[in-house]
Amino acid sequence: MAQRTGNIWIDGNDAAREGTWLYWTGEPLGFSDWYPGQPNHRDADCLEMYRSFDYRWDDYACSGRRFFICESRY
Ligand SMILES: [Ca+2]
Ligand SMILES: [Ca+2]
Repeated sequence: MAQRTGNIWIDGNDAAREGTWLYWTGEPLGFSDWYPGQPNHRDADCLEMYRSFDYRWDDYACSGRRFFICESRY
């Protein structure tokens, strides 16, 4: 990767039920790419691609400031 950006929010959370990761629509993710040892925070309910984990998944507090990736229809 020529240029690496910071940590990035992607769609996914376990806010409704700890340990059950869903899209914000409520649908199951159907895929995961957790970094070894993650998710590791009960209080962290949002899903990020973490730079130090080579952009694999990390659970993190939703109040954190991150870049984000969205899907749009047009
Ligand atoms: Ca959690
Ligand atoms: Ca974590």
